[in-house]
Parts: sequence; C-alpha cells; structure tokens
Amino acid sequence: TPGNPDQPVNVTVPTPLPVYGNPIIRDKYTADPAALVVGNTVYLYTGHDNPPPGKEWYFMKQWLCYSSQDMVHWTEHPSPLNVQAFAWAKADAWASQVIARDGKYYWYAAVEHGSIGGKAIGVAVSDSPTGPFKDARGSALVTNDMTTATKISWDDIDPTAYIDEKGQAYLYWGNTVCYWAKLKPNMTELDGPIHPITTLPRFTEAPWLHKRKDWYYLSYATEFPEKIAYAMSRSLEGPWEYKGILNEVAGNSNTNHQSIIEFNKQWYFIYHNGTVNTHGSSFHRSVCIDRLYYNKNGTLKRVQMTTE
Ligand code: FUB
Repeated sequence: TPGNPDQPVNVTVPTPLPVYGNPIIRDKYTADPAALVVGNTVYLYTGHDNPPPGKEWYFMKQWLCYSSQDMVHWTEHPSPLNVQAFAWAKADAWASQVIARDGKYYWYAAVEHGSIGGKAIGVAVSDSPTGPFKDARGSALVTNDMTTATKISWDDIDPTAYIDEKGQAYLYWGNTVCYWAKLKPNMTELDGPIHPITTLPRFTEAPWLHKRKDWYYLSYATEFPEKIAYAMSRSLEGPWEYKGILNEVAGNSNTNHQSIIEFNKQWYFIYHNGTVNTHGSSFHRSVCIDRLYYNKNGTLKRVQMTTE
C-alpha cells in the first residue's frame, strides 16, 4: 500500500551489534571460559589449548587468567593454576570456574585423577582473583567412583558453582549426565548426596548457573557439534524446565562452552569457537564475547555471534 506522505512512518532502524573483536585473545588458544565479576573488574579464566604437533586432543596443562574493566581491553596475568598444583592429578587442565566467598576465591577445576582414574574435580583457593592458588584439600572433591549415573570415566568434568541468597553454595558438573550437590560453607567439601538431573534434554556437558530477577538459569552444551541449550527454575534444586537453544554451533569447533555474567548492567555470553584455528581441528579454540538479551517473560533470546 502506498504510504500517505502526511502520516508519520515507523521505521525500525536496526541497532548495530556491539563488537568485541572476537576472538578476543589471539596469541594463545583459549577455551572453556569462566568469568567472575569483582567490583569494576571482570576476571576471565580459561583453559589453554596447546596440543603437541600432530596430536589431536584436548591437551591442556594450565589455566589462564585475564582481566578487563570494559570487556574490550584484556590484560593477561601470569597463569595462576596448573595441573601440578593438584598433586593427586596426573593431566588435563579442563574446564573450571572461580567464585568468591568471604574474601577468598575458590577455583573448581576438572583434571584426570592419578590413582583412581577418570576425571575428577579439585578445588584451589587464593586470597586474590589472580592467585597464587593452592590446592584447598590435598585430594579431589569429586571422583569417578562417587558418581554412578553413567559408566563413563569422564562424567566428572565442567564444574560450576553458585551461592544463593541464603548463602547455600551449590556445585553442578557433568558429562552425559548433569550432577549437583550442595557445598559446605567452607566451599571445599560436599554437603549431602550427589543428585543426577534427568530432565535436561540431550545434556552433553558445560553446565553454567546464573540468576536474573527470580529465575535461575542452567545453560549447558548439547549434542555434537555442541550448541548451548538452557533451562529455567525458581530454585537451584530444580525442577528445571527446558527452554530451548541459546547459542548455535560456534564456528569450526566441536565443543561450545559458555559463561554468562552481568557486568555494568549488561549481560554477556562468553564462549569459544575455532575461527582462528589454522590446524584444522577442534583442539585449538578461542574465547569470544557477545551480548545476551532477555525476553519480557524472562526467557533468553538466541545469541547473535559476532566476529571482528
Ligand atoms: O576443554 C576440554 C573439554 O572440552 C571441556 O571440559 C568441555 O566442556 C569441552 O569444552
């Protein structure tokens, strides 16, 4: 219909997407991001993909730490934690997360257990978000013989922790099955049983917890190549209601692993892809940042991935 030139016309001008220069780190391969907001600073902890030439696997020996006050300019700090810090572990600095409690920083990390075998979760502690971190227990917090919902030896990976308003801390983790347990206030011991969650469709790995208003969100990687899906609940103990896909497969990477934070009143979706990988494999990943937006009913809009 021809427009009436006397009538005002509503034109929706698309807002350009903010661009973070993805991937944000170019001199190292970084994966499995976990961000932590401390005051006016975001600390970003990542794994370090560094396979020997010709080896195709997640060869990772240390974790890396970056900080930023604007999500654009990142400062690298000396690596605050590596596999050797856990004397009982033998390999694999896989996905991790750092959270703060009472002036201390607790780093939950997946590694390969030296004697029990299979993946295990350790916890390290520091007085500073940039370390130095040391093993907080001298033994694993979660081992393969504590979780029996699958027969696989790598189901105890990808820890994520959250502390609710009442001060109750929770640890979620898993591969193939998502597990959760309460943590004692000391943050270094489980408090009660380990629960498998059976209501998350096609859960692969990489759980992450966040909260906005009265909703908890449990996002996770699904299928291969991985997308990020999510569920919502009023309680960290569930039940979780599946809500759909949040992020599509991230370029040139079989895995996808997210961290979601609010910083300066904006929500961020931090993940990895393989777009600067010149090795033709999924084992040279790079961390990226994009914005996360909510619908009025609290559900999440799909992430629009950007590149530089
Ligand atoms: O980085 C090693 C593994 O790949 C992580 O534990 C998974 O989440 C996947 O990103």
